[in-house]
Amino acid sequence: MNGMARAGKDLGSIVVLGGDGFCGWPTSLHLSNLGYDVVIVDNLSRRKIDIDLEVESLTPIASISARLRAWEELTGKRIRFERLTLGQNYYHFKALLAEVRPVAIVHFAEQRSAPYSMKSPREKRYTVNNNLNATNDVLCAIVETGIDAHLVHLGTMGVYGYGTAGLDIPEGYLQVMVQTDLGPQSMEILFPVNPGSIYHMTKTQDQLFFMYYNKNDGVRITDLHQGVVWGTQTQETSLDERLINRFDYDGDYGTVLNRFLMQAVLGYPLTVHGTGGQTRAFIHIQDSVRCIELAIANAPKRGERVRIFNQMTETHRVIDLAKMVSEKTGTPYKLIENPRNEADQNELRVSNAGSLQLGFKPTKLEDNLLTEVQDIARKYIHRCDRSKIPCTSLWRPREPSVPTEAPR
Ligand code: USQ
Repeated sequence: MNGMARAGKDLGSIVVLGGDGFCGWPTSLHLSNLGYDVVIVDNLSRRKIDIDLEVESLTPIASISARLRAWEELTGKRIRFERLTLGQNYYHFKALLAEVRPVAIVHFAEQRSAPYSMKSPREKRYTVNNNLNATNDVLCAIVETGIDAHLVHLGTMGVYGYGTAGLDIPEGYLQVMVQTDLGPQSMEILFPVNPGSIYHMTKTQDQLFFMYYNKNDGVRITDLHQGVVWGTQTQETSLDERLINRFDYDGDYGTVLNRFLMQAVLGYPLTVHGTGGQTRAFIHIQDSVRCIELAIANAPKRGERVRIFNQMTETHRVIDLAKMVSEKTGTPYKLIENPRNEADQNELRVSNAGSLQLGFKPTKLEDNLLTEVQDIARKYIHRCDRSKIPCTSLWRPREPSVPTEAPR
């Protein structure tokens, strides 16, 4: 197959938490292809949320067992699947870790949509309970089993917030000068957090769990602050239709560039929130799995503080992406009232020196990759439900309109 499998080399086991999701599935296949013994832990909650929202991935994703059968049939590699809910089935999870003794655990098992987390108190509470309990249970089980697994967590660039910082956002830590009894002293602190949604807030809290378990128990941790992921397929998921990755286009789970590319296929005016002046960090899904591979291969040493990488390749303004897709396809864009509570515009400069030093070669927004996303969208566009495109989740109730005086 088209891959880099290092046949015969025993790289050990890796547990991928949330290995059925948009980032987790391609990562699981990539790591399996590299020669790791992969175990997926997932409760299939992402599929259940689709049912609740009455929406489906644009691409027809196979059941988890059909996915795993196809992978084994094509490559001869077996991926084990354990169905359990992190944050709830602690003893099941702990027993699994004690049995498998993974060299690394990749943690994607969190509710990852900002709009979903803001829908109503139910989704806010679910996101907080699910994400924080999952992270704490993973850390607790690593300590209790005494395994020395490296925890690689998928965090978000959104922990830094989207104001204009006026500096290159460093990788997690900020050097500051503070006035002490002994005079001015330099200190390194976690970059001040500024979450823009309940979902982003859970990821800022994850950082404190990591800091604590690292300090108290010496857990080795890499936290990847990832930008908005675009694209859908990777080398491995394109091998067979049964391995195809999710493509979320709906107002809750669809992310901005994939939505624009798919809306252009439909001829649906591209949905730019507000002025479109929001600048965000982006990364292609293929690059995301490659960065995770590098983070695993370069684990922190015991005693090293939490390692933080900004997992992104470039920054773009939403309006510039809309204009680019519009020019490429002829579909117009439309400025719509922003459902979110976010700055109208911001500047964003980000350092990603850490992964570059490890040998990461970023893929920039390339025409052929944009076309590839559109080809997939075109192939499955008949599965789209147009009524699910608008973003209906509001960060704050709309101001009631001022009542006009009744005519006398
Ligand atoms: N936006 C539009 N039109 C749309 C959809 C989004 O203008 O149709 C705007 C949003 O208002 C926002 C920006 O595009 O300003 C990005 O929104 P998004 O939905 O693409 O991404 P976001 O909600 O920030 O979350 C996504 C992932 C999340 C990840 C995050 C990285 O769902 O898991 O953590 O990207 S980051 O944005 O860097 O925090």
